[in-house]
Amino acid sequence: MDLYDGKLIKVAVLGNQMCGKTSLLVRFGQDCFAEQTGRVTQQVDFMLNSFDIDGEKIKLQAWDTAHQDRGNAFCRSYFRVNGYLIMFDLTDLESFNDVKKWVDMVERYAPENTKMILVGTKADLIESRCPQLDYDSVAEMAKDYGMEYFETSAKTGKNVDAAFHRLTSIILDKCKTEKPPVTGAASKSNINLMNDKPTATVKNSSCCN
Ligand SMILES: Nc1nc2c(ncn2[C@@H]2O[C@H](COP(=O)(O)OP(=O)(O)O)[C@@H](O)[C@H]2O)c(=O)[nH]1
Ligand SMILES: [Mg+2]
Repeated sequence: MDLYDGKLIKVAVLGNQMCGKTSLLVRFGQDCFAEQTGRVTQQVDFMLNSFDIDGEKIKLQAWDTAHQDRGNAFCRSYFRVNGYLIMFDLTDLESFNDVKKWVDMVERYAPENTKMILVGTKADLIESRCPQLDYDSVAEMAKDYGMEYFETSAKTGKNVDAAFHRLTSIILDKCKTEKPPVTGAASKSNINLMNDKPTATVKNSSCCN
C-alpha cells in the first residue's frame, strides 16, 4: 500500500526516558531493533506505517517524544495527536510509577476523551523484570485508568504491531461515534505537531477524514 494512501491517524509515545519509546517506533516503522548502550539514544521524529483495519486503509503516523517532561510549549505540541501509547519499562519500577504522571499530562493538555493504551516494554528481559509488574496486576491498573494493556518487546517484536493497531482501532471507533465539534475542529485535529523538520513528509495532515 502507498504510504500516502488511506486515512491518516496520528499517535505519540509517552513515557520516561530510556523506557524504549524510540525502539518501539523503529520496530513498528522499520521492523528492526538496534541494541544501544549509554543514555544518548537515537531519535526519530515519527514513523509511518500503513495497514488495513476492518477493510479500511489506514496510515499511521507515530510520533516520538523526548524531553517532554520540560512541560514547555514545544512539549505541549505533542498533545495534538489522536491518541497515545503510555509506556513504561517492565524492568524499571520507577517508569511504571510515573505512568500516572503521563496520564495526568494527557488529561490536562489533550482534548477530552483522547484515547490511550498502556504499553509495558522490554518483555524479553525476563530475568530483570520487576516482580511487581506481573501481567495481571498491571492490566488491572490499566483498567482502572480505562486503558487496554500490551506487553511488548521491540527486540523480539512481540505485540508491537498489535499495540499500534489496537490504539488505531480504538481511535477509529471514537471517530465513528463522535460528531465533529462545530468550531475549533481544524485547530484541534489538523495537526502540525512541531516546528522540527520531520524525517518524512506527509501530504495530508488531517485526521479521521
Ligand atoms: N532488551 C530490550 N532492550 C530494549 C527494548 N527496547 C529498548 N531497549 C533498550 O533500552 C534502551 C533505551 O531505549 P530507547 O528506545 O532509546 O528509549 P527512549 O529513551 O524511551 O526512546 C536502549 O538501550 C534500547 O536498546 C526491548 O524491547 N528489549
Ligand atoms: Mg528516544
